[in-house]
Amino acid sequence: MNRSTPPAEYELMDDPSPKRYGRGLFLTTLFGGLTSIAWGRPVWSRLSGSLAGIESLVPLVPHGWRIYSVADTMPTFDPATWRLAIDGLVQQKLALSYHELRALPQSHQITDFHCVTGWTVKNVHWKGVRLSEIFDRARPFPEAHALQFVSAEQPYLDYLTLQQSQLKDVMLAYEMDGKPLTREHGAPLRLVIPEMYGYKGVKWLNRINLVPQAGDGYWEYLGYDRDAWVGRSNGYGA
Ligand SMILES: Nc1nc2c(c(=O)[nH]1)N[C@H]1C(S)=C(S)[C@@H](COP(=O)(O)O)O[C@H]1N2
Ligand SMILES: [Mo]
Repeated sequence: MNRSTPPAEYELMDDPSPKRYGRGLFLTTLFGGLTSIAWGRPVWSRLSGSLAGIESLVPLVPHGWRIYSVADTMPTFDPATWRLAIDGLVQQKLALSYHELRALPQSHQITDFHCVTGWTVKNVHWKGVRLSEIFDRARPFPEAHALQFVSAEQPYLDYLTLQQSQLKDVMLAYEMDGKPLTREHGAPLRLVIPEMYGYKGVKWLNRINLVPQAGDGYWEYLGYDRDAWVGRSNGYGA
């Protein structure tokens, strides 16, 4: 797979569930997409499953945000039962309540947010906790070289390498612009990594697994880069 191929060149599935489609099928459908050129049917007419394709279907909300989700309903947040699980290759597994999460040392930042489809929100004010606060308590084993971020919205997930997760403005954010995260923005917790496109920022985050190495996240199964550096990954210009 040539990972520098722009996303628009990929054949994309109507139901792009990573749980149901492996690499083999992905390549098969890519080939199917190429043969459709021979039949005279343009590939771009079948891009309904792409991030660019859903752009026109999602509502516009103030401040330039588009609300994205992949399941039929958005998860609901109950502060009484919600937990953030820290699991996998850690010496101390954790299940933090919302109250415990809010009691951890807080950080603030103002950073820009970029979706790979081309929209940007400038100067988003985030409040939350740094992963270092979590690491101090969970104590990852030396074999843990990556983090898997799992959403309550199945099957959305994504990964960062341990090194990427230690960029100084990576945050587990529970407030946006002075207010607790709203349901549509991922309440109560989302990952923020301003250096990368928005698809890395898992909303409705409720589990972080420490794992030996990074894998493909939800959109990466469809050909987007794992390393979603803004302006430098294969999403550029999409
Ligand atoms: N669980 C979940 N997280 C997600 C997504 C999603 O569909 N589901 N979409 C991602 C993408 S592509 C972007 S650009 C941002 C959009 O954030 P917003 O919906 O708060 O605007 O969320 C990211 N996190
Ligand atoms: Mo996005």
